[in-house]
Amino acid sequence: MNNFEIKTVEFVRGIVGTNDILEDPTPQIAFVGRSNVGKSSLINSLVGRNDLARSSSKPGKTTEINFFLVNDAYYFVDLPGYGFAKISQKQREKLRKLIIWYLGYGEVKPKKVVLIIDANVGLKPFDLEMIDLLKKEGHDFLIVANKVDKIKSSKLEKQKREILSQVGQDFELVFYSSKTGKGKNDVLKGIFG
Ligand SMILES: Nc1nc2c(ncn2[C@@H]2O[C@H](COP(=O)(O)OP(=O)(O)OP(=O)(O)O)[C@@H](O)[C@H]2O)c(=O)[nH]1
Ligand SMILES: [Mg+2]
Repeated sequence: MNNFEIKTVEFVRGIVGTNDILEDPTPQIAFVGRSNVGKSSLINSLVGRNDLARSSSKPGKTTEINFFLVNDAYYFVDLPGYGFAKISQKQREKLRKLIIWYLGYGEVKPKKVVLIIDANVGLKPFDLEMIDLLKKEGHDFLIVANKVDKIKSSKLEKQKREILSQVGQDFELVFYSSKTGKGKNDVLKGIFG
């Protein structure tokens, strides 16, 4: 969808397990990735609202699967982050189970999954595990390398090559900054085609 314009957006609910919202046929766009890569910030920047999905410099901010209704037509689904060492083992395991439940047990099938990584950091082992899961479950996904404002332009091409060498040259990869909004159209094109 070109010129995708967000007209309305509202928080609907956060879930931690089976919920009747999953039976709603409204297509879901899911945002997944390691903790602190900027999933919630990315949703906020796409919809032009700073405070919609709560973000924090402290990892582990999002602890539920949050559903936002966009233009009465799509759910943007903000997932908790995985793989951050500085939250407790128990909390980490709980979040991991929740993410795998959402993506892995076929109760829902998001129309598109947006896998977010930190542009500066690249793909970590947890991301590669996530990619395996997404492939195994047959999810349609793209990778958004966020925080591109923090990467030196001299490093950008190298990082792009490095990531593509790990996932395949034809893979859909978009560099983005939730902070500046640079790359927003590419992200929207990646999501809505
Ligand atoms: N410089 C820069 N900082 C960003 C960008 N996107 C997010 N951040 C910062 O990164 C931190 C984490 O952002 P969140 O949106 O809470 O990250 P998250 O992935 O939702 O984190 P969890 O909910 O803990 O999994 C915050 O301090 C944001 O301000 C970006 O594009 N550029
Ligand atoms: Mg979050």
